[in-house]
Amino acid sequence: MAQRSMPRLPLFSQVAQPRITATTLDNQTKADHTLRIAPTTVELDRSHILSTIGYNGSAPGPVLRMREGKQVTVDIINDTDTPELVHWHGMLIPPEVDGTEEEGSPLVPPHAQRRIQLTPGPAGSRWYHSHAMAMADLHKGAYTGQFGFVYVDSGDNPGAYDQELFLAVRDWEPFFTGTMDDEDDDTHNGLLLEKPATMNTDPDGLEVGSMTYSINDKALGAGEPIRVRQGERLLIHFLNSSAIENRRIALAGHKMKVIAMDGNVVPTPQEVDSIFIGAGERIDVLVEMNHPGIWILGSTEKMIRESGLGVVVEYAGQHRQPQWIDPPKTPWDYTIFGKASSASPVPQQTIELIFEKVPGGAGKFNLWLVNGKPYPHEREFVLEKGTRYRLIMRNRTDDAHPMHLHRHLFELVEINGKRTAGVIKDTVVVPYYGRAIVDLTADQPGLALFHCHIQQHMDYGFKALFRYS
Ligand SMILES: [Cu+2]
Repeated sequence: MAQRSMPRLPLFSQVAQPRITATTLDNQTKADHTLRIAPTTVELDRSHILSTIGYNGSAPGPVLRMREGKQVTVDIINDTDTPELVHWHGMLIPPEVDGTEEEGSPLVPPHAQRRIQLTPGPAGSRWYHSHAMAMADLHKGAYTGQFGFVYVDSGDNPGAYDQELFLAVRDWEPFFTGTMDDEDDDTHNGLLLEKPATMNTDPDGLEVGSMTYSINDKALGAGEPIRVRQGERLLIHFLNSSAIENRRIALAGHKMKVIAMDGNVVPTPQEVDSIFIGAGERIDVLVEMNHPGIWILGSTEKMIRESGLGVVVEYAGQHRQPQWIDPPKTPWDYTIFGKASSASPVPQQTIELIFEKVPGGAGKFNLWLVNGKPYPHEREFVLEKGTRYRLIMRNRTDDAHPMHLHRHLFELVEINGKRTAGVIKDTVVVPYYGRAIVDLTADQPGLALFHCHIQQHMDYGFKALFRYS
């Protein structure tokens, strides 16, 4: 057969592609919020100007303020060449809008847009971020600048503060490495309740490290300082938006009073010298500005702080170099923010979740198992609506994992054998060879993804789908 001559398409078309509208909703009216996903630059400091993907031309994206229970429309415009998903972390919303492919949320195709409707809740510090898989591509998913705060207002904010700050802790310029030291992982000193008697001593695969760090979009010393006056009270919303690491953060010369975790008010607020914040977690603190000077708020690890993870806090009328003071090395303990007994019903059923690592060996990636196998899990985790469950997470790996359950809140019951109650979260760091026990009520029918918030761990098996019967 004679070959027909086909018009050659240019390899890289400069012609604007038509925008597909992947929704049937009325697009004539303006949405309450618009998130445009597109390439952007982030100037960490004058010598580090990074190219990444952000929201509305910045990274982090705008702080979105929503009213609890008041339905909003959000237009998600994807101006990139790959499908994207915007996940609303910590919100109790249906799987169709949760922004997770595994739960069946529709992808936003390349150069297309999608309008979603959601009813924000519960009140508190939530966040939005890409839930795309990245696998071996360190320019995708949570490695990019696709993250931002959503603050859901309840309408009864007592306003007991002078300044409100949203600070996202972040790392940039990820790279693969065969020699990762997890100095931030201060859970090594725990009880090691889940340490196996015999260890797999095969060599580890490649992990992900970072070159540069920031709080929001600026490296330490590069942006404007946080300007304060003596006697002021700061409300700081912290978010660890890292795809890679848990972090410990302190404000030199000051204590911070933890009042909420993952946006939910804790039963027993406590003053601490530093906070430990897992990837995906949020911690709200109040700080009394009672120690005039010029201070650094940042990572307690010198190398990380000096590579950018910090911001200067400057009292009015002070002139000197910013000071850092190492805080006492008190182990982080979620249970001190709880109370003695729970007001919730006693769980009717128990689900065991055993986490293991299969070392990948040189040049490959590790594989992560939940109950003996990587994702997918077909019908292992089936919830019955209205039932209260106890999840027992047994971490048989040499790493601390921030485990997140979508579309649900859980109550901490026990961390490494220490009991607590009343601490409501959506993400919990299960300690190095340790154990975390949480209870939840199955009250959000539909698929719900459970996964480690370290992108590489999630991509290589460390996730499971919870479904309803
Ligand atoms: Cu992990």
